[in-house]
Amino acid sequence: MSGEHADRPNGRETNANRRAVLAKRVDAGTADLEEIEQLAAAAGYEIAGRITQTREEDAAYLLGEGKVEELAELVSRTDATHVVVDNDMGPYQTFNVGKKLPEGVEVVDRFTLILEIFAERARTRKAQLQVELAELRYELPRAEAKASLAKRDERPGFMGLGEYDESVERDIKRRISDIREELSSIAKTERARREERRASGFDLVALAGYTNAGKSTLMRRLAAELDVEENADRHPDLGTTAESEDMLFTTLGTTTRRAELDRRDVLLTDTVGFISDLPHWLVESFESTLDSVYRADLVLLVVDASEPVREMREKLVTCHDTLHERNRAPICTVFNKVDRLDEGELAEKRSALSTLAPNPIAVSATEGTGIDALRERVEAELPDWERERLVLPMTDETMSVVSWIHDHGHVETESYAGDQVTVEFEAKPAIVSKARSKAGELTPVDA
Ligand SMILES: Nc1nc2c(ncn2[C@@H]2O[C@H](COP(=O)(O)OP(=O)(O)OP(=O)(O)O)[C@@H](O)[C@H]2O)c(=O)[nH]1
Ligand SMILES: [Mg+2]
Repeated sequence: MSGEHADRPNGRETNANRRAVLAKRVDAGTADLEEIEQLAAAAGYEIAGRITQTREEDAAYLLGEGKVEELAELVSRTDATHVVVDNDMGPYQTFNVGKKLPEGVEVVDRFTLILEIFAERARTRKAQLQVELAELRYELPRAEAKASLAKRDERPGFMGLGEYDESVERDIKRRISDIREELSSIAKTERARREERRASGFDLVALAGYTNAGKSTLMRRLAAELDVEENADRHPDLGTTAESEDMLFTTLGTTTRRAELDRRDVLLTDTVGFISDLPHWLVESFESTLDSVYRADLVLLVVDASEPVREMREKLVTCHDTLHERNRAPICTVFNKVDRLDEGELAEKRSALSTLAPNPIAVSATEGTGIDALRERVEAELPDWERERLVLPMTDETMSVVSWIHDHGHVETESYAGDQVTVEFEAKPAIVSKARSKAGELTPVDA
């Protein structure tokens, strides 16, 4: 199974005729439509109109009933084909709102929208399975609700669903369990590959952060030129390009490349961005993709520092929440896009966010500023290497052990005297102990 890679969406033409009215409800304050607008654009919708409301949730319609009528009127006037709602909607609310709208107009909530984007970009088997799992988990409670209502009312056609029985629910559950099984076997393969890379002396650094923070751009900046041919067999996901675009969720899968650092051999992994207000089942469906972050040796948490402090704070909180439970690696915050702000603004943001983002490294991935400092920081934050001095007897195997040490650690001195080689080097503790046992296995020629 080859690794996933970022792909430019190519199915967007097919969505060209989708026109959406955006709707959002908030309990207090004013509703901010910026992110849902970006999501709708990323999913290929043209924006036909906007409606917001500040009030408590209406149990039947989400928005107030009067507001829904206003919405229906706006939809007809603008000839919209969809209503995109930036709230979590229950199945009944979706149904009720849909009934008020002109015939054929579909209601899409925030999660469905994100799933549409993911579905369109899923290129690998793993990504496709994850999307399908998320879709089914979205459907399951809806199917259960319909099944129990149909049973109670003895109306199989309830909610205009046509023929319906409990077998739909059973099929969903069976498919979910099949997908989980396949995904977990893919995850196992990936875990084995990660361990193999660690065992060959690589430190694993993951780029994490809110969607559109600049992770993929930074990845390209840090990545060394790579001989793809040479690595194609051993590391199937090395060498694929990490694309950048000013769009949410440009990257869906994971891409791993070698980073160019002085002393340590680092593999850098770029992956899907985080976003706020995702239900746990959606995050869980993408769990094995996020494993590359959770199981890294160091996480670089990339933040778009050109945004206002309030947004940076909200996005940092989302990122820490997503990382919180499963991540074990140290986190180093990277303030990206600093080409868009002056020294004063940067200093203000540093101090305003010092609790959530202690001691951040400021960089511009596009301009290349701060990149050397970031490289140094990465080396400083990676778990310490051990220092060792081994004296090896000269045998037929000795030079291959020496070159193994060169490949897996950082050799400081190497000296030859008589029938002995002395190697002083630094490496991960596991590598040092392996080197010791390799040295112990060397039998001097005259022994
Ligand atoms: N001005 C400026 N723009 C940047 C910088 N880094 C990235 N960008 C832009 O920000 C946008 C998003 O960059 P990406 O690298 O795609 O971001 P990402 O975090 O990988 O985003 P997703 O994969 O969509 O989650 C692109 O338009 C980049 O050109 C930077 O240092 N300065
Ligand atoms: Mg990306």
